[in-house]
Amino acid sequence: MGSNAADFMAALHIARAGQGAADAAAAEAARGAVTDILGQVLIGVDHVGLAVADIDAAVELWSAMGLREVHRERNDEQGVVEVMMAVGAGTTQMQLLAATSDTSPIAAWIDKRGPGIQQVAYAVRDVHAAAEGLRMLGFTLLYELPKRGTHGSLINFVHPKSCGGVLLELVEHIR
Ligand code: V0V
Repeated sequence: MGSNAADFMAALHIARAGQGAADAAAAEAARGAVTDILGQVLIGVDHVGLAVADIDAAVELWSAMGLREVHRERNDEQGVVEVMMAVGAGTTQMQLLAATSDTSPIAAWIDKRGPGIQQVAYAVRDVHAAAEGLRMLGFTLLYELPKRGTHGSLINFVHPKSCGGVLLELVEHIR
């Protein structure tokens, strides 16, 4: 298999045909093929998202231990103001998330649990293939199609109820 988006999707289509096989061993092998494809689609941990009540106070807290603010934006569709804080060289970042309205998922999180880790985000080579592969394995994706995330990235989420209690974000950076 190659390593571009079309190759991943083509491989998933082949696996889907196998998943429907009457033969249990063939169906299990197809499931294993999907896992292998996902192993190539996932790149690494992109960021850890923290729900915060006050964005500037949170920037001050994390800056004090040497993290650096590298990006700030407002995303009204997601109901957040977010600040990306680089850890060390910045390969992995902390994402500070403050609610912009009462209906924001961050407002709901803070009301229920207070500030803390709200999500873990994986960088992926292709968000469509990552979402499709995870669906094929029985995970629940929040969106049928990806939405816009930080820096114009494409994002989707795995519902925490299907993911061991973790809200898992999938991020495809657009270069
Ligand atoms: C809710 N639950 C969580 C959770 N949020 N568990 C772990 N981590 C979380 N973040 C649990 C909650 O305690 C309930 O468990 C159950 O899930 C409720 O599920 P629900 O009724 O379906 O939904 P809600 O209303 O609690 O909402 C949860 C979801 C919501 C995940 C659907 O937060 C959402 O749409 N999130 C995706 C969008 C998002 O988070 N945007 C902000 C970041 P019990 O009590 O039933 O056991 S924006 C962003 O990251 C950007 C822009 C970016 O990175 O680029």
